[in-house]
Amino acid sequence: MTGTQPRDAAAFPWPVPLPRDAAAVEGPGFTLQARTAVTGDQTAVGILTNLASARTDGEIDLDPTAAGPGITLSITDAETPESYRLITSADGVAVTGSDEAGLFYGIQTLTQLIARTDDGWRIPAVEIADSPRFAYRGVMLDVARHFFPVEVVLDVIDRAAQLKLNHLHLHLTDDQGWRIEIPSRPELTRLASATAIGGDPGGLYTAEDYARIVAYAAARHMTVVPEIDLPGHTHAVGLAYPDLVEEPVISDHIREVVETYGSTLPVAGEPYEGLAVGFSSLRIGDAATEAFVTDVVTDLAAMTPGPYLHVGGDEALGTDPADYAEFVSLASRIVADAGKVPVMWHEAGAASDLHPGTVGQYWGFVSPTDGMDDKARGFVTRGGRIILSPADAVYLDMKDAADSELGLTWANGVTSVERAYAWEPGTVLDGVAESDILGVEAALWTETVRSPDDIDTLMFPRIAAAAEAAWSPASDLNPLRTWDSFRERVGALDGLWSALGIRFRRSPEIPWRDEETS
Ligand code: TNX
Repeated sequence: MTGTQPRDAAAFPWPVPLPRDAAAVEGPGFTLQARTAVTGDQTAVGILTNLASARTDGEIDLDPTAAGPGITLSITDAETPESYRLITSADGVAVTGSDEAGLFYGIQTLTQLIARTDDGWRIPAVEIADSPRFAYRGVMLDVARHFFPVEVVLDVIDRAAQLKLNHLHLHLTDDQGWRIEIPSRPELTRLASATAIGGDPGGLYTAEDYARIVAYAAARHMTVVPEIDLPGHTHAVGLAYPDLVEEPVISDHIREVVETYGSTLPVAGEPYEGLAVGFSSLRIGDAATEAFVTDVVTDLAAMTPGPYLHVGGDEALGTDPADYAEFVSLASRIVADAGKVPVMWHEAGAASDLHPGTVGQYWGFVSPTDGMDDKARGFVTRGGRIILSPADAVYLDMKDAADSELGLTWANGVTSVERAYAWEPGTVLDGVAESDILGVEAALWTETVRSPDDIDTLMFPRIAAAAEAAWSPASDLNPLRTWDSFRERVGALDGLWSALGIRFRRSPEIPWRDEETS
């Protein structure tokens, strides 16, 4: 097999994200019986049984004791992590993972291939060999601007994992609230978590809540990346520790935001419920600040099994540039001393003493402006890799239509589904090689996002475009890595996403295939 075969591209329901190699083969495919045999890895059998039942509205029951042709799920010791093979024919279905994650992803692909036909539930005859382009495929949820209870986070994990995303970045602190219990600094959540934007209720995750999120993610092959945003975005720290923060810096920009959105100016020591950014800063150079960052990072590192710990570094407009460079270097060393790989937003890449190997997260545009690409390249110069989150493509909080009630527009205006799709990770940053790119992450900031419905509406379908950028081959390596193919493939997910209870927006850019009416 060389590349996914375009045969009958529009009609054939290839999955999202597009597999590395896939071919339709001769034959009628596999017909699912009301009781269909399933054998193999127990965990995988459980996952597929639930998905098949949900997808078919309970009509199909996978059953290890059923007779006849069936589905086998197994793990081999192949070398490529997270990869799988899937072969379907009238005689049966075989999914073979290189590891547990690979088998899990093979199951997601298989679930997408289940289709309702006039003759019942069918899986077309295919041969797929698939593996990811990038090791890091992320989604970020901002739980600071608006807080979301544990159950909502678990739903986000399920939604992201079915698209083969494998990192959940939680933006846990910002001006509006501190959402994660830090055992050595209980004042943070006790005094700085009660409120959110617009007077909405706040909230917090106890250490136990956080452990539950981490475990639920791990069971779906997702690693949690916690972010404590420093040294800006720290107004809430001042509610617990007034001596650790500077007075708010009220720039013209802040006044403008307050006028446009009708909120109030930040006041030291009072909860901030507006959506301006860039007015707060930790007090830099104090031993007390260093002790604070060390305590927070050490506790969070101990609570986090994954390798990464994000310490922010974005939009520190209220911090003196020399202090900023000194601080981000210190913060990156503290994270490394705690045994984790530091991750920081791209601004920190300009600091010369950054800990070597610090990962940079680029949030500039697909065509970089204002030297943001130079800052991102700074991480690579120091042996670090880059996570690409170009704001005008994968910021899920941008409006996807001009008349959308939700979302912002600062990233080059409306981000249509097509714009979210039509970018190529390899060409965003000149001089950054494929091997320097750790991966791609879509981000949902939550200034305008207040409910689980809002999350789904802004996430879907654009999160699928980000997943394809993160997982699938580069656009010049596969004839089906096109917008035309993508929109058809997403349209075919209507039945599955509806069955899974995802309240996706029926964007007019996508030819949805509503099974009830077609
Ligand atoms: C920029 S991009 C931010 C966030 C906002 C977001 C809104 C970046 C690292 N920071 O503070 O929530 O825009 O789209």
